[in-house]
Amino acid sequence: MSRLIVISNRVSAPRGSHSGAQGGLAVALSAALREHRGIWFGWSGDITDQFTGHINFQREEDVTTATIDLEEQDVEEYYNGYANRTLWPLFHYRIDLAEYERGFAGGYQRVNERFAETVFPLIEADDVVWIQDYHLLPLGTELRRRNVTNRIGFFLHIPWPPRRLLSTLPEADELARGLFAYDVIGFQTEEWLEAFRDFVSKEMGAEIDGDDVILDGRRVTAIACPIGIDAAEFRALAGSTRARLAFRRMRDSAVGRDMIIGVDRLDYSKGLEERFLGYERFLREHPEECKEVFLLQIAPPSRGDVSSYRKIRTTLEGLSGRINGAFADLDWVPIRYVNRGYSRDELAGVYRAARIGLVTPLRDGMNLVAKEYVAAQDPEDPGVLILSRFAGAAQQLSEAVLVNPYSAEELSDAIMLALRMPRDERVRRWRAMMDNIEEQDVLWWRQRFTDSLMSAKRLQDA
Ligand code: ADQ
Repeated sequence: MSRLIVISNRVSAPRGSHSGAQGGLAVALSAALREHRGIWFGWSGDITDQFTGHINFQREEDVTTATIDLEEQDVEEYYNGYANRTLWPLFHYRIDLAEYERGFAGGYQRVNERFAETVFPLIEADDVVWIQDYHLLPLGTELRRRNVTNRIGFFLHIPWPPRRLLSTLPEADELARGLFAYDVIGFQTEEWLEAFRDFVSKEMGAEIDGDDVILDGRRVTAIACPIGIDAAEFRALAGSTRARLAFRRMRDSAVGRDMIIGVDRLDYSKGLEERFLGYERFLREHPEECKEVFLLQIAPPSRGDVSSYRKIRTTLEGLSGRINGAFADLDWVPIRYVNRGYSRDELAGVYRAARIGLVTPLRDGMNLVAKEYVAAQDPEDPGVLILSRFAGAAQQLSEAVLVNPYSAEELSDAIMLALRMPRDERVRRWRAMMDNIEEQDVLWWRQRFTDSLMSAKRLQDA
């Protein structure tokens, strides 16, 4: 494949330490960019008084990052507004939190035009362009308007909502129509892909032709292409010195108790409130066993400019305080609640020290923490993954203990089941999950996507 241009909302240093703020994206893409002497284009995260389109280039390990600054109003309307107060909640089934404001939609469109205007002079004849995620749905259309005829793919990292939910968004048709500017669009699971096909065929009259969907003479290949982790790298991380130190630190502080680990960005879609309530139920229902365990919840704050995120933070502080107040003893606290990020190697050590990985989002495009937890385990004595049925990862990790994250009873039962699970069953389930994680890793993901992009039938090539 020729040169690769990746475009996403934010850009991370190719091998920088991972704060968690950028999610799994940075890790997933940096290797592809290194291989293809790529350019990674996006917003710098900085604010300027007046948008000029000036691009700041940086080069590191064969990867060029190209970033632009945005105006305060851009960030308010496009990022804090349409991306995080309209699309994110709607696409995660939280229509009660979704705000529909024309100003947000206008700002979203404007910033997508600004992205197109600044990136298009960088695109050369044979470049392949790969656009990432819900911030940039209309970018393909904007590039085509500027006569970019290159192959352009789009990958959605979050779920695609069911038809009737999406129909509540005033710009739903326009956004969906915009996706037909791409040659290939990728979704994390068959379920999100199916929801997209359902929307465009039933609401907009698109025609389905195998993997392709056709609307008004434009053809797009729509595939399910689940993102993976770098399994080999993660296993190696779990054996690193820092991981071992973190492992020992956790085991020492656990003083013989079993640790349950949760690692999530502080986000209402991750089901943290429900998780705490499920754990509280476990404590109440199992007074004998409960002091043999503790829950370590790591949740670095994210999107603090959005009020629903400040609210979930306050709620969780209250809830963990209440649970600890009600159950703690002289030498035991049931929940250790930590609001900061850790390096990937420390996290690997912490995962490995945990007897249970508790990953219970209410809705999640994929969820990489589930895969990282499995990859970090000791093959001889692995822990148990408790996973929400509503995470995209549940499609691949069917050997996890699958739960309905809304049900405190199911969560409580699952914790008990995991604590009692005999070693041979833990090993068997772990092996099945690990086979999948190793086979469908991050390399598989990007090869599957870029192969589809290179082989997609294009009307203009006919
Ligand atoms: P996120 O919603 O950010 O990603 P996730 O897939 O779990 O969710 O990725 C989080 C990443 O951040 C993981 O690699 C994790 O290790 C890291 N992380 C989380 N908390 C951390 C902490 N305290 N310290 C350090 N690192 C931390 C979005 C979608 C997901 C989808 C990914 C990738 O919402 O559904 O899986 O993109 O497509």
